[in-house]
Amino acid sequence: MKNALITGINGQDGSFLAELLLEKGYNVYGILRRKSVVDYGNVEHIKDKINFIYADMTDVVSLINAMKISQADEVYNLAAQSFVATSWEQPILTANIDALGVTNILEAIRFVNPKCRFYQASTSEMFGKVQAIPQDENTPFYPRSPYGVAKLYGHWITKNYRESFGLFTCSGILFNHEGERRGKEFVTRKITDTVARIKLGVADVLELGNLDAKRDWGHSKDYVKAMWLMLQQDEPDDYVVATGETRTVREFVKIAFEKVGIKIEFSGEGVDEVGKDESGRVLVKVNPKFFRPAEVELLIGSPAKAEEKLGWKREISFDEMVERMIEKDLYLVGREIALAGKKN
Ligand code: NAP
Ligand code: G4F
Repeated sequence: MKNALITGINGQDGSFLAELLLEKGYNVYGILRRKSVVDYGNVEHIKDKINFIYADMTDVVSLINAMKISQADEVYNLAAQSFVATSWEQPILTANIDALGVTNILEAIRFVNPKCRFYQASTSEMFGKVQAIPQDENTPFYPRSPYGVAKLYGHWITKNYRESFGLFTCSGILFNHEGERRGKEFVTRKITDTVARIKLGVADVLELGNLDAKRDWGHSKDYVKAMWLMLQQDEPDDYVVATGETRTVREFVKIAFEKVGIKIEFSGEGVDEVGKDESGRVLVKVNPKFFRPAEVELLIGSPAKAEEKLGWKREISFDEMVERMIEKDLYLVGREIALAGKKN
């Protein structure tokens, strides 16, 4: 039985990865941050099967402790300040967690068990102002946010510890992946949650920023399989994980509304662009508050290497992903309304 340690276990990816590793018979250890209210986030439903350790990516002592307690054979470093917009508001915190935090966990591995295999959650945000289409493992990086810059450090230090100390370290350059457990600040979940609210009559309008941004969106459940596969190879390496498809935020909005039977037509330009339903009611507006100081306009990845070398294949289509998110949000919003009704 192998031991795995997951940082960021209560986040979106951490929860799907924990489920996968439990299915495979691993002893799963997960790092939680101490909060005033105990909160297991996305692993509430499997909390009894996980060994939790309180630690923080910015505290190397706590990570050494986590390595000692878990006796991990594999470490998956998913912890991050992962919201790009926040990285302009909290650039130092983002760097401390997403950049130096990676060195902290690598040092903890070196100190406690240098044979332990390591996965780093790198990101397509490192491509930023893209230098090639599609982006693959050889595309030069050009990050566009403090988050992207911090993650690029994490990416290179992971490679450097492989080359400097012979550690088994892999970086997964993952393109956007979403799902029912995605945080509501990210655009896909913000859309599906608000569409459900509009459908159920408890919201009037969806306000968004840049509708032209294009992303390569897959489902988190598929992407955590690639993480595991990387650590099962004979040699450590870096891999792009993507779908090879790209869509605008505007297209995502249209498809999400279609799933609840509402047809949206966009008209106007820039900040005056609106999305109206068939009766002419404005359901989508642009709010400049959601524009970013620098934007990543287009992401589309090539998963060719991951497919060929890891045998990885995406199983959840874009359409199914949106469907699952909408279904879940209709259920959650419906439950919220019912509970509020009972209280009154
Ligand atoms: P997420 O839902 O935001 O989860 C992030 C996790 O990191 C949470 O469990 C959070 O714990 C934890 N964390 C934050 N700061 C920490 C700290 N100082 N010490 C310990 N834990 C800390 O993110 P996700 O979508 O699952 O993404 C997982 C990883 O993949 C992240 O590193 C992200 O940057 C990267 N990534 C994501 C995508 C994507 O599209 N989802 C694409 C490429 C790369 P709290 O609950 O305590 O905040
Ligand atoms: O959903 P987003 O916030 O995700 P973003 O910035 O692409 O970052 C996500 O994917 C990265 C991988 O490429 C991860 F590394 C990162 O951790 C995170 O998971 O924004 C997507 C796009 C952006 O272009 C943004 O400007 O949607 C645009 N957008 C338009 N209106 C909006 C909104 N984004 C958000 N969050 N909220 C809006 O109202």
